[in-house]
Amino acid sequence: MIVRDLAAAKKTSRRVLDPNNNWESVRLLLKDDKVGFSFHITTIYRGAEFQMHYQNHFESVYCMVGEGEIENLADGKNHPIKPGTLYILDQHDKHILRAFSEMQMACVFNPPLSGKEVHNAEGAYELTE
Ligand code: 9YT
Repeated sequence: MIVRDLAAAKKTSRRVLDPNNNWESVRLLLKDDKVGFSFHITTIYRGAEFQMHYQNHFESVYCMVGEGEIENLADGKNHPIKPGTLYILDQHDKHILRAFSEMQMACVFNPPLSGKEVHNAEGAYELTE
């Protein structure tokens, strides 16, 4: 069994800051835990608007706090995000995320992240060995 604490993890290298200053993420569960997915608590900063395209991963995102929207670039549709909303990028969907207030999200990645990933020019994370 693995037991971890968010406040404690925040004080370690598990807390990763986006170089573009849109988000930060505390990566509580990672590839080296060997359970097949990673689990992160991500803060999206108020006013952030940025494009992502997880070509190498599936991601589930559950909103716990805050308001925003996600635009699916395949069809141009905007979906509101509020506490209780879950979106799943099951098609490696290219999308834009907008945060109208600071949002707190619980995020799951498959395959799991190694821990240090930040977005490449495509808005994807590279796969690691
Ligand atoms: C919602 C989303 O994908 N935000 C970017 C950060 C990502 N959740 C991560 O690396 O934890």
